[in-house]
Amino acid sequence: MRGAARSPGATLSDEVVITVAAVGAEVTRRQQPNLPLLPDEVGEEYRRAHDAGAAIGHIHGRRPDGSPTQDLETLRAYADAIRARSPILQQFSTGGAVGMSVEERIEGLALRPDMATLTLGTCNFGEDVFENSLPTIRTILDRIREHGIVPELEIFDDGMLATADALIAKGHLRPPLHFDFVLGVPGSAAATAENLLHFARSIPPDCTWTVAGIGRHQTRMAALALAMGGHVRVGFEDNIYYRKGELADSNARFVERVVRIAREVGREPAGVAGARRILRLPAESTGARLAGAT
Ligand code: KMH
Ligand code: ZN
Repeated sequence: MRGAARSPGATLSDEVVITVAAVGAEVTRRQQPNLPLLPDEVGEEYRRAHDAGAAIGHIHGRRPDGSPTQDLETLRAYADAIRARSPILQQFSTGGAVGMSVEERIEGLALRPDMATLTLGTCNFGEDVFENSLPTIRTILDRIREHGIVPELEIFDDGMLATADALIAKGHLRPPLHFDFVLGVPGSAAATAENLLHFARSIPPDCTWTVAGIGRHQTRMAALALAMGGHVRVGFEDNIYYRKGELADSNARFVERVVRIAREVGREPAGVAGARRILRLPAESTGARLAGAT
């Protein structure tokens, strides 16, 4: 796939799919007092972000004391609280937090969220190492497949694009696929225009991509993606400041800013229905159907 001539962004769209990563695994209440932790807080935060224009909620679990967990009951409580308040698409993290067991990272997939992340390699993550060996990737992918969930391929570094190619070549992943380029994690690929262009050019032509710029890079990466035809992720998981020295008062504030920039460059938030179409998701959430049946 790589090196082939293709337009940046592969599948371009006038609509922008906005993902909100409202919780994350690392940020603390001490750093960001508005971080939602309890199910009702999380449900409200995703509702506000949805009402502001977000179509997808990227979801990590937390215990009431703020410690990260991907345990099934925590994610069930979050999923129910979110679903009760808005139709935002639910994307579960399978990255969890550094050091979590693979089994913990994937147990929530039994709830059949609309999407689940799949990081395609090991990378440095600040002072830590985010472990995603090929056996780990295959275990997570098998569970994603078993539950019929649509993956979002997380790319933190260049080598992960090569792994995507290898998995596609072996038939383990089948395009069209959706990618998320996470740029600016200390120790992984820097948040530069060159890297974003290179990543966007390196995926198969019928695929879609989102960018998640970390920290102060969030808004600039979003603006680049909006100009290039890509999609955007914002939220406390990636950035806690609205601008230098000013903490954001909610995740929705970030979404509102992306919507404003999008409209200035002639793009509209896709909303949930648009995101389903653009990312080729099923018309209805399996998880919601299961919840409705119980
Ligand atoms: N918390 C990071 C170590 C994902 O959600 O899939 C991994 C992460 C990736 O956040
Ligand atoms: Zn995450």
